Amino acid sequence: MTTNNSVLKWVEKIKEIVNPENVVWIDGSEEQLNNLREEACEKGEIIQLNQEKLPGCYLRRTNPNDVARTESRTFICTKTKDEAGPTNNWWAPEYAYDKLYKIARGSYKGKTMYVIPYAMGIPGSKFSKIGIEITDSIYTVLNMAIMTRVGKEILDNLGDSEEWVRGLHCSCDVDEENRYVCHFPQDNAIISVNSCYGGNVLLGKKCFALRIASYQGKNENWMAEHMLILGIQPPSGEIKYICAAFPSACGKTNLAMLIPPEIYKKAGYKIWCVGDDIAWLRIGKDGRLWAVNPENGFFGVAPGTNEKSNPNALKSTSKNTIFTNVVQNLDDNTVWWEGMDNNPPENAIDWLGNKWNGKLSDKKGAHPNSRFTSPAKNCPCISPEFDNPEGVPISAIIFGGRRAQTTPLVYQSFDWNHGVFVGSAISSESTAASTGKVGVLSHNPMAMMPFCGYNMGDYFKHWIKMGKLLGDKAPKIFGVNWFRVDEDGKFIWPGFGDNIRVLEWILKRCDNKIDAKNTAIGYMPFENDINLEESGVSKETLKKLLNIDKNLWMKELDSIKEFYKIFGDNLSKDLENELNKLKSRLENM
Ligand code: GTP
Ligand code: SPV
Ligand code: MN
Repeated sequence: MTTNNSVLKWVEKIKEIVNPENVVWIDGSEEQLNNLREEACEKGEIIQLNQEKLPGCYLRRTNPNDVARTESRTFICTKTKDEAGPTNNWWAPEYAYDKLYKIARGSYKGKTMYVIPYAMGIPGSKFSKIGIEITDSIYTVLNMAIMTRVGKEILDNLGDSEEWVRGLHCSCDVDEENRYVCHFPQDNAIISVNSCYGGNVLLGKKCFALRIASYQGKNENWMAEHMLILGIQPPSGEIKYICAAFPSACGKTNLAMLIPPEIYKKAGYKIWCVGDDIAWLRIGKDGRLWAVNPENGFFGVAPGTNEKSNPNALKSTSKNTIFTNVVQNLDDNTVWWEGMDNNPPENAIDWLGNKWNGKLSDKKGAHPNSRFTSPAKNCPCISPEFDNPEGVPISAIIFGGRRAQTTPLVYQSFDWNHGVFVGSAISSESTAASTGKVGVLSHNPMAMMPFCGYNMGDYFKHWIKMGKLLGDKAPKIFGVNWFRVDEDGKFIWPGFGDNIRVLEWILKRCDNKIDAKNTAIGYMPFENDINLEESGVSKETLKKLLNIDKNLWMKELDSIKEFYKIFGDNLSKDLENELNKLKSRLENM
């Protein structure tokens, strides 16, 4: 399929290590993918669902030990530990290659080795980058074919260039004790062994488009971020684009596909989805910041997705979708998950593969991190700019997290550097998207803690530098929190579609159409400036949502200070300065 020497040599080298029965190059044709779907069904790797109700849809149940990203087993392998920084696990490259090649050696015996050429971004665009993933898992091939642009054209596009990311995935025995995901940013290489789950093995996604790409971006003056991209079309006026970084399972897919509440719909508001998880951001010829979504599909959280919360996501899953670890309804061979509706199937199989009666069982039927893999084109509100090689110009950047207290519904940073501080100070309660305890509060700067491919101290400096390059064309930066709760632990903001009420305020701020309160933590809305019409939210509640509790913020300040300590001398002086300014503003509150 190619005469590119660097590709051919690498494929030969890997072949010698993993020792497959045969080699198949993925050409991207529907015919080849169809044969693979059939083969995977025969082998029991995936299950074909009801083709009338869910055409082109399949179900996959993973090994129960392999249901989320494993951050503790994810490594950045740079020459020095300092290059990986204090927030990443580090191994020396030689050590990691040796250890992982030993695990990989002979592991494809009797199996087929699939070679997947793929592009992140629109092939031919200056934003786009090419990768090749080798895998022994058809499930991985089929997911990559949805999540990225794959096939022969990608190799044609690559020509004889040596600039592409080498990705090796070996399922091995899916042994969690020997599961490792290693990144070699200085070699453009990734090796992942003993997992078959999402972010661990779809190497174009978190491994390439965030960890490797963030490193490339630092060296080439652009940014790879864990951000959704959406276009908001106000009743009269042009579409404005916003990026938002929230940690895993904190609402990116939901915000990216938001359907406005009736009153906004009637007024003429519309949201266009450009991306739901990753943004690559570059400074355009006009000096503004432009974004593309390097992916071609959604790997979305299934539980909680329903006709009310996210109808666009639900529609995206109606065809050509792979469901992972959801409930299989045996009555009509369709799928179900918690939060889909109030009618769980009685005659079903749970994510573990056991018989399950949703009306009687007190156990969950779908895994909390069960997911759907759907083509982006399926989304009813996919932006007409989705395939634009230039991307879209960004007016605002939003940072958010899952916080029961402390951070308000929305606030605006005073300027770019203060905005970088707001992003760097994000804390969030952990979710099921990564292995480990759920609900634990920890720092997750820019929602990139698990995804930054180099020293996060340098990453902060890179953000500061990008602001300097952008100058007065820099997007405005905001903080949001949809997750504040009352004394009973119930969310007090309705969220989902109603989040457009906050986006409206943000847009007005970007357009200088509205004044704001100058507070210790940033600019904040006057209470009448958040439209509550038909929201069911009272003025009282809004007051609570916007409340700044000095004591809690003093504690927040201590926690940020403590977090910053891990960067030692490498902490940006600009951020230290922002921290001190926040301190004095809080003290004077
Ligand atoms: P990743 O794919 O892991 O990066 O997650 P994500 O950031 O795209 O999160 P997603 O939109 O899938 O939402 C994750 C969970 O948060 C789901 O259970 C949603 O129902 C819930 N959620 C999303 N938006 C809101 C909101 O505005 N309010 C509340 N209360 N919950 C929300
Ligand atoms: C996340 O965890 O942020 C995801 C899912 O988007 S995964 O692809 O597994 O990383
Ligand atoms: Mn994500």
